Amino acid sequence: MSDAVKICAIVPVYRHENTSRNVVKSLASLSIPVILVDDGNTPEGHHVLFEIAKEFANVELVTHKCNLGKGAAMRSGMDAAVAAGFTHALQVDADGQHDMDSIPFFVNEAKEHPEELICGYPKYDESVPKAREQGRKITNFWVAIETVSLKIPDAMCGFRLYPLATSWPVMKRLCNKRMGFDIEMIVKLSWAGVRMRFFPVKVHYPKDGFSNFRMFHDNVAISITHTMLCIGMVFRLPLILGRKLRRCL
Ligand SMILES: Nc1nc2c(ncn2[C@@H]2O[C@H](COP(=O)(O)OP(=O)(O)OP(=O)(O)O)[C@@H](O)[C@H]2O)c(=O)[nH]1
Ligand SMILES: [Mg+2]
Repeated sequence: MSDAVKICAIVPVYRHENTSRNVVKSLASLSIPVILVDDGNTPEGHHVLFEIAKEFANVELVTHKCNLGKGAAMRSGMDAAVAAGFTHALQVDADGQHDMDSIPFFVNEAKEHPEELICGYPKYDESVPKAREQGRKITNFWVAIETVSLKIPDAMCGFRLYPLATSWPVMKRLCNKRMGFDIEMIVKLSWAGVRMRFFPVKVHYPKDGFSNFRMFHDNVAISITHTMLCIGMVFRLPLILGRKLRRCL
């Protein structure tokens, strides 16, 4: 097990300031430093996040003046994590949908396998909106084609522990600043040859919960992302197949 692993959490926040406190509280109770990214929230929202950063130790608040998107928020968060000398960053959504009890297991996996991406895949309960579940299945089908592999059971889960040495160079070159970010990131990490481990994470959609996901806009953006990634795959096919062959030998 590696002791050189230094883990922080990155929590991108847009219109989820009210659920952020419990997320930060759970992370603080595990002594995990937090980078909270205010992605252009209202002045009231910013004030809530500012107070959270004051209340808990080891919370850094990174602020975007206007809303730039989840991908841009994760990029700013990773930039801050690298600058602060962390080796790994746990991405957690601010809406409190992810089961925080999974964190110690993910942290342990990162310590055991510091070069690998430790990735959640969602175990939904009955609260999941059916349209979101279907959308994920379509995305996962395309991701199998884009990576020429069946090894990625879910490409949209926002609960991941990134090894920064390999993830930051990929992140800096991403095109997607908004919701296609999780998909583009995992496909490009796969193209870069980063190994991945997947574990279930319970996901619950509370009745009064709020989603930023815009059914039409975000699905169109995700379709454009898949088109780009399919074209990218065609150009990389010899490289991808060559790597697969070497791993088999
Ligand atoms: N959608 C969205 N999320 C953002 C943005 N900036 C930061 N975030 C954060 O990114 C995370 C994911 O956003 P959600 O609205 O929960 O989207 P989602 O989890 O893909 O969708 P659901 O499954 O419906 O919850 C949350 O922590 C948001 O607060 C943004 O511009 N758009
Ligand atoms: Mg969510």
